Amino acid sequence: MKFHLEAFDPSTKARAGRIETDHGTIQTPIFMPVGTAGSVKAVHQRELKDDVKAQIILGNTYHLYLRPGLDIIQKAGGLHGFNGWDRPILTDSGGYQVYSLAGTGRKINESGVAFKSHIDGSVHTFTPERVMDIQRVIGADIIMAFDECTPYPCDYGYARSSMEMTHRWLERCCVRFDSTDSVYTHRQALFPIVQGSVYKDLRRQSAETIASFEREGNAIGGLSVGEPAEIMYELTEDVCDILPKDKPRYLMGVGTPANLLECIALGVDMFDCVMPTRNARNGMIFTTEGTINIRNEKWKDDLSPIDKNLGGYVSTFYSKAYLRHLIRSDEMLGAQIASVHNLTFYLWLVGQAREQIVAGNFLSWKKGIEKKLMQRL
Ligand code: PRF
Repeated sequence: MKFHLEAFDPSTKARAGRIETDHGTIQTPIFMPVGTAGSVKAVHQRELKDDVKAQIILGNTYHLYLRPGLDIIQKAGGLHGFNGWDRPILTDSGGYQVYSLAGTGRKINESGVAFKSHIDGSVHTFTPERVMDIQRVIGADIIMAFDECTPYPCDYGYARSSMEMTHRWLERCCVRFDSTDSVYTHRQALFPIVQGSVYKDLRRQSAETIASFEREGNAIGGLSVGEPAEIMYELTEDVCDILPKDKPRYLMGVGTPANLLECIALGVDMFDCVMPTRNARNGMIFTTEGTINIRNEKWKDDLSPIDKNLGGYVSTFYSKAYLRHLIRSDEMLGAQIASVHNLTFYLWLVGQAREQIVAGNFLSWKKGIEKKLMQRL
């Protein structure tokens, strides 16, 4: 994997770059649609490429390991062979899924995490080594270190010892990763994850430790877990200032369109979030004019396109009234149209941000569009 920086915005810390992987190039800043179980929910690969213009998608170690399991994925030639996506893939390590399983009897200790499958209750153990081995078999281009994502709020003592354990787990991840080869013909990169909850000193310490491992890219975890957005921005800025400039920075699980713009301005290059797809299924539609609850009476007879300013097929072809009808009727097509549309919007947004950074006009463009994005129509 190689990262090239192409432009810096003169008024913010935003940058435009490109990540080269063996499955192709990713132009940054980028948003990565989430495909937890190897599929971006309700969206075909052809739509992901042609309409959404996704450059990289996410998969989840936890979900893919439990189902369909590693044998079938390996037999298919990895996740790329299994789902047919021939562009870059990133897999999350399970650190966040395990956090989400809190209250279901999961046990975290120095060696790793024992948890119960959400599918059949069977007991499994993830260790840093095991998670590296699993991600080797899944075969994503970028794989994530095994971490503990602390909840919010989290007391200082727990945040510190958890962060220190995440650092020790990272050391183990690196040893395993560096002593094993790719299962397939393409190369893989390992990204470590900064933790430290909402404590500035811990965050800084974590960023310095993570940077010292000198991996090909770095991630910021443990944010957007319920803390106020202002705190998330402050900590993201602090951490970005410490992480190396010449490597991609990935802010995990973020966020709203406004969050993306704010964090691009702080120097973040990569994002993922279930918001565009999950909210689509509930009728929340992001447009260039503002956010819509398509279920509202207001859209009942609005036959205008979902978003005429967005080039994509579904956004201009289908009307708001028709989408409202589909979503209210629980028609599967409603979820499909809404998901493709919202993802098209997210990819359009980061694409515009990139163009504006290259043109040196990011800040004034951001100020203009932000006002619109915040509006609830
Ligand atoms: N760790 C991992 N994945 C994540 C997170 C994290 O902290 C987050 C936090 N927003 C989202 N996804 N491994």
